[in-house]
Amino acid sequence: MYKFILSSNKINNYLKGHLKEICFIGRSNVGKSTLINSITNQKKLSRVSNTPGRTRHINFFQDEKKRTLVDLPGYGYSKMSKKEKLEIIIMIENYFQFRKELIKTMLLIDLKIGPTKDDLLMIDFLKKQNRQFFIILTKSDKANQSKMHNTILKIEKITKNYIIISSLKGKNIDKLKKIINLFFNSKERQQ
Ligand SMILES: Nc1nc2c(ncn2[C@@H]2O[C@H](COP(=O)(O)OP(=O)(O)OP(=O)(O)O)[C@@H](O)[C@H]2O)c(=O)[nH]1
Ligand SMILES: [Mg+2]
Repeated sequence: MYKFILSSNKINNYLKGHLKEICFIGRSNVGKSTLINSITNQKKLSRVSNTPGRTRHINFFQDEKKRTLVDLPGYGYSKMSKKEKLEIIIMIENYFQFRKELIKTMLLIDLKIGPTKDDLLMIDFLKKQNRQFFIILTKSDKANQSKMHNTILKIEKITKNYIIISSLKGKNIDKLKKIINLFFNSKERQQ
């Protein structure tokens, strides 16, 4: 059972006292909060919204074993003010630069939209930071075959570490849970 522990936008207030955390990052509206609810089987754990830009803080969730899931604010939301966008970018950058507890980054990309310019910038940034990432292609229930094929081709050029999911239909959610468990159980630390 996971619990919501803390929401913060200040690096010195982030959750402490645990060893390993896995974060979820991606475009605003890509389905990060919905996915956290799916993999924990807790529909109301993280707030989901039809309005993009819902998550503006870094939210920490933890189970009894102190396994920690981190819901990061989404990027690329065009209707946000410049100031807000910049604040979010800085928050995300600082998180990846300094977060020692982070063992793996789950990068969500919408199958229907494909990797956006911002997604590609994010991938470059993660590589530069030496952060290991795993790509989650979301909303498979919404994408048609040709769009899906296109996105997959682009992703395969970047990495073979990806999975296709639908939180709505439950597609590959059990498989993803196992993958996340493996990441938590692996001895290897990122940095
Ligand atoms: N069709 C479909 N819709 C989904 C799926 N996953 C999420 N959604 C919908 O997409 C919208 C955004 O979902 P969120 O989980 O709030 O997205 P987010 O990435 O957390 O967005 P921000 O907090 O703004 O960064 C909501 O209306 C969800 O119901 C899915 O697998 N299929
Ligand atoms: Mg969210």
